[in-house]
Amino acid sequence: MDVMKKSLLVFILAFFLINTHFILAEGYPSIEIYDLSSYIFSPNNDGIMDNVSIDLKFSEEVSVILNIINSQKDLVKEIYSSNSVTNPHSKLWDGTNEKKKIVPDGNYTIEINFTDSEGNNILDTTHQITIDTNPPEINYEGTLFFQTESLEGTSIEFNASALDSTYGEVSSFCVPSSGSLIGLGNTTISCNSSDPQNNFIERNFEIVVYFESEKSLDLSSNLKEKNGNQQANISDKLKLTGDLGNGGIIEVVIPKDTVIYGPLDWNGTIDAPTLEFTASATPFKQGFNSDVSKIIRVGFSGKNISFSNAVRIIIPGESGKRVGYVSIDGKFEEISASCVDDTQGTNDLLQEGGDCHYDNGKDIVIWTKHLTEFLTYTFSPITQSTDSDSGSGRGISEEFPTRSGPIICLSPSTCPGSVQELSSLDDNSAEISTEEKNSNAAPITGGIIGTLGTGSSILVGVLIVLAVVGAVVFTRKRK
Ligand SMILES: [Ca+2]
Ligand SMILES: [Ca+2]
Repeated sequence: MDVMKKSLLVFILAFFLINTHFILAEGYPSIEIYDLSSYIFSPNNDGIMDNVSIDLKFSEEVSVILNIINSQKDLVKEIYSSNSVTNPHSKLWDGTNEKKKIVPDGNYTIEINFTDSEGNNILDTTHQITIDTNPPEINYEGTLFFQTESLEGTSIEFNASALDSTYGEVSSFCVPSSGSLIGLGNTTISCNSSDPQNNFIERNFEIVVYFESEKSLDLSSNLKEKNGNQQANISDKLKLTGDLGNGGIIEVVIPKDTVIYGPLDWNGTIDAPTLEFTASATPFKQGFNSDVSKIIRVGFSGKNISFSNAVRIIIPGESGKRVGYVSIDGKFEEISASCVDDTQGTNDLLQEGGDCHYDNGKDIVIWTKHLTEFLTYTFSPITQSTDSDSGSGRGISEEFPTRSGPIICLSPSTCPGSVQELSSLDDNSAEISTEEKNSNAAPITGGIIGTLGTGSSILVGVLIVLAVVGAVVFTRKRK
């Protein structure tokens, strides 16, 4: 019984082995060599990896069709076919379809369908190939505006990364490179990148380095003596700022390509705007009180600094106020001219040393070709009644002044003898500080006729009575 079982087992095993050998011997064809020149290529006729070669060798003689299939399983192109071949050698695909058009970027499957003489068929779709004719994308990461307080510019940092749809992150190069010193004004950062297919891209980024400082500007290195002046040429826009104290910022913008003129002893310094509390001279208008709002000093104290192009000064929140400046000889001058508009081009047409003002409904904008001390202010008529706000100097009575000293002559009828003196007075000659203005009375302008008072009236009355009594006595004596 055991012998029979063993014999049966050996028989079954032998049968299985024989049949297996038969199957193997009968054999399915296989691919012995499968070489691709690249798994990615770029059919764009730039001479770089414009096609791919597919090198095959089969284990036996087969009939074969070599196709390219797209991701939708559609036939793109038949590359090769043969009824009987073992080694077809390299076959090229140039990226075109049956209509000889280059197919879009993407993934394509190499389909090898081969059958041996016994009819054993194999469909091989193991290899994919990628077409990539797209360059990477460059992304600029960083600010496009850089503030500096140096006339030399500033070193800027940025990152321009390049990402390719096929290769992922690839390297990029920029000129000037990140970390370079960039001068004032606009600069083009030119970046480029390419993927391993040499798909190349160049992208430009425009950056702006601008000068803005709340410190004084030192142009000493730009100074040149010319025609009895000091001159400084600036090629870029410069902005000086000052804190108005209420959150507002005064801006003084000197435009690019401007020549700045100063006297021979000018050291090249232009002071940033500062809010002052004492004016060198204050506005004056006969019959009005002036209420100075802001005193802003900018330029170089005591020096006449002028500009070939118009400088723009913004005094925020001062809309509706008058504006003026203190001239080099210490006189107050109102800037009464309104600017045509708020543009550089128009206001560059201002005459030498000229100025105008522009009210944008919120701020006062001064366009000027000189820098000095600027004031915003209002005028209010001096009222007829006694001002209860003692010490302000407002509301001085025309007829009954409550303060000692000379009175102000308001019209020829009140002080006929002084008309000539009044008209010859300079409206802008009152040189008092705002502190003085506030603590003192209103500006005083001559037309002094003396002091009137109730004591004087009584004295006149007494004199009249005495004269009458004297006349009566004299008459009686004569009688
Ligand atoms: Ca190419
Ligand atoms: Ca690419």
